Amino acid sequence: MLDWLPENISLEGKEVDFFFYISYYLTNVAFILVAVTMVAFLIIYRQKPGKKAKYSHGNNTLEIIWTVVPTVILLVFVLMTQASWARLKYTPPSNPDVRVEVIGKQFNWVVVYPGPDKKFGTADDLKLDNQLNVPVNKQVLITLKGEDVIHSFFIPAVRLKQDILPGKEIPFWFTPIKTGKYEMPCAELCGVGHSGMNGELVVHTEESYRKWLKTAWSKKEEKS
Ligand SMILES: [Cu+2]
Repeated sequence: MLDWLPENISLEGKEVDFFFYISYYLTNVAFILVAVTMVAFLIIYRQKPGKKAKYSHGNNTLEIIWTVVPTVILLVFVLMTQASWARLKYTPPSNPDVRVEVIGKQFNWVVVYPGPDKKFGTADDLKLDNQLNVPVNKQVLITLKGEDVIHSFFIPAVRLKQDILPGKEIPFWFTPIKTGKYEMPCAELCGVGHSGMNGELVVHTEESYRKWLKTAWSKKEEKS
């Protein structure tokens, strides 16, 4: 029952999962309580010969309890998730370790790496289709851009999904804590090629990331 989400591989995702499972268990417990009580009452209070209906005028104490308790639980939960979400989604890091741009277009993610000068829009920028290479245990800040229609940049393993809107630059950040390759699909129906719009997040060890940087830019120089 617990393992049906893909494995989380980001620091931020741990927090998302925490809230996900709290709401998952709360709603499950509430559902089971209500369903079991309903079925039990159907059986216990069913019509029997000689049994008369009893008139009830309610019970104020009980009603106050079952209104106040869920309200307090819900309020605490909402305030906690709000505080978390404000940090995870609305406070981009001012000093990330790695910066990348991802441009969504029909039907590709164009990943732009700033190169040794760490600036975008210069000659040493490297563009790769559908391949996001990042080092493990470093904070990655991506600027999302769009060229045509609305896309949705989704990395299930880091628990983040963000719409891409043409004309807007939207920050998206995470800190991978496990190496490996993870899927990076488009989650917004964007045209006939939507189903094939899938990229790959490659989380490197520090060493293999350095190697990748070297080979990627030497290949680039050969070409130019
Ligand atoms: Cu798309």
